[in-house]
Amino acid sequence: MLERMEGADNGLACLHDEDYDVPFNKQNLNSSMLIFTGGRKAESLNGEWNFCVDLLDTGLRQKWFSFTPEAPEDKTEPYDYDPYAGETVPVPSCWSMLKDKWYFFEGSAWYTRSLDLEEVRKDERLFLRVGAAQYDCKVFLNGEFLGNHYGGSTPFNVELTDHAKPGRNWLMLCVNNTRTLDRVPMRNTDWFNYGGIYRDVELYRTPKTFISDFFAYLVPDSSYDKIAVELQVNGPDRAPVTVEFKELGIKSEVPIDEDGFGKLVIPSKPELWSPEHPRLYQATASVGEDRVEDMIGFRQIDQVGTDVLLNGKPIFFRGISVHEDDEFTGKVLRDEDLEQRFRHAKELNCNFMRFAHYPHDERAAKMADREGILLWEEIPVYWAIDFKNTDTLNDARNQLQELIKRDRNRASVVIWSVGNENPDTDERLSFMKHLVDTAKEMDPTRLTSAACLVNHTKNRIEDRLIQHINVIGINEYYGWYEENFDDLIDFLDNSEPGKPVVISETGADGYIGEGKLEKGFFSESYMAEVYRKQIATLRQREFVKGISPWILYDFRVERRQNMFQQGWNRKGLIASDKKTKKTAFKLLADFYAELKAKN
Ligand code: GCB
Repeated sequence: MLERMEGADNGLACLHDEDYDVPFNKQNLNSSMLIFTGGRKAESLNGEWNFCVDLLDTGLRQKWFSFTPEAPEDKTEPYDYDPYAGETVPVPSCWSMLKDKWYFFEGSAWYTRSLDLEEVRKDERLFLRVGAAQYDCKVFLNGEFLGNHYGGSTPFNVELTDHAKPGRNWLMLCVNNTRTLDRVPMRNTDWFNYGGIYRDVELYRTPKTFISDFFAYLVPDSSYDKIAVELQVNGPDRAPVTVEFKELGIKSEVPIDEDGFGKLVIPSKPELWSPEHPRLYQATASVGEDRVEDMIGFRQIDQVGTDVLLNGKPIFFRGISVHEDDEFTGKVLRDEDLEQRFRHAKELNCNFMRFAHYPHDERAAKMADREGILLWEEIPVYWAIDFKNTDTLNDARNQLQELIKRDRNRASVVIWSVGNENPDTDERLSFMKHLVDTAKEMDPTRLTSAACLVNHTKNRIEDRLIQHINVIGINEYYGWYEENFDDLIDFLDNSEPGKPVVISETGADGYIGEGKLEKGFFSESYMAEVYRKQIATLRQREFVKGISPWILYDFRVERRQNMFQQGWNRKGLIASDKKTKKTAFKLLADFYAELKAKN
């Protein structure tokens, strides 16, 4: 028995302690700590880290983080794990993809590595940044608990300034991907619960006072002649921040208030960003020794009645949904994978993508900015969520805030979606309203949406959430889950949404591997037929302002196990090899080519 509990007189008490994790669940690493890193020099901590899965949370119970490195022969006590020796794994990675025995592992896992640091000078600060760790990540430096972060898809920072020492330090991250009833998402999802630190881990050094947030946008008043800049500085100084948009001839000083915030509206007429003309401008902000930069596009998106207007002109979203999923690496995507994703979207003649069902890698939105693909980004408020739990709301809101802070300089992102197919209860309505309000407060330059509900008895769109959002997302599977395809026509006839509808999902499974069928459910031909009918019907509806079928690639999921699925959702237009296109791919590409030619 090596379990340790402060202040227990009875040594066995700790074996019965089921609150052992309470001191480690502060959720203090949240959006308020997230630092703007554009243009900053990062020191990568990617690479091999010591690793151990820990199903019973023995590490927290025995306080593995308090162990010091010692040679085995010098140890004075037996031990159940040595964080400084043994097996290693690469970071970033998903443990589920590394070894068969970890494929379905859900629980805690420990990552440990040394940090050899130069002294943090008096005029400096030191921050750790984790790009994403699924789902709860607890951070320990030299045995000291610094905090934890909730949410599997957004980045977070930890300040190390007062905790790091010159020379060798030890960093330990305990990552837990258990699905629980209070988390976002909850327990049941239609995508795989990969575990691990699957995006970059980095160190940043900043001056004592530095720019922690930098948001620039075209003032959305339809005059297209003003840029607004919002800034936040962190640290003791309140000197004005200089912002510069060289190509626009702008160099302005932004005064900073007592609380560290500054805002300035600058007259300027930038070329507008659009899918046809994805113009980006270099933007910099500097104060003292600190300097950040970004590439920013300027555009205006509006909802007017059942229309969506981009820069004042009606637009139709020719979209495709996509998960972050790879046959071999899970959620880890290389630049080439992302480039391939956009290449395929372009082959489909898309101008829009739905990044489902959680924040994707931040590089993807940067690429979309350059490629001219409009984006729908979302947080995983998916299916059942504990809507009455205020801790759950705080978690969801924090994930949304982190996503918005991370991506709000991306002109490509035009929609923040706050949920997917959640039951229409009072608790859910109030929960979602909080999220919509948060999005609107943080960002006046985007539309809000959610995948809303259909009343299946009346066969019409019906969801009280619609009053709070701009764009109604509808996931409809007429021809698949709703076997009678003609009900789609009836459904569209019955619905009077009064706002633009984006068909945020539609599709069918098509299996093209060994043992494939020639006809019927799961055959490629059935899938193609569903696409043919959907295209023919949806094109006729005036309030349908976009479609993003489900989905670009087949993706892994635990809950689908029939002989054609075998752990995969097969609704991809392209199979899981990300190469083999199914018949429906061309049908959609041709439809979108026709729409594109008309615009
Ligand atoms: C949906 C969900 C999506 C699923 C899809 C399906 O409505 O939003 O996450 O993967 O249906 O394939 O059933």
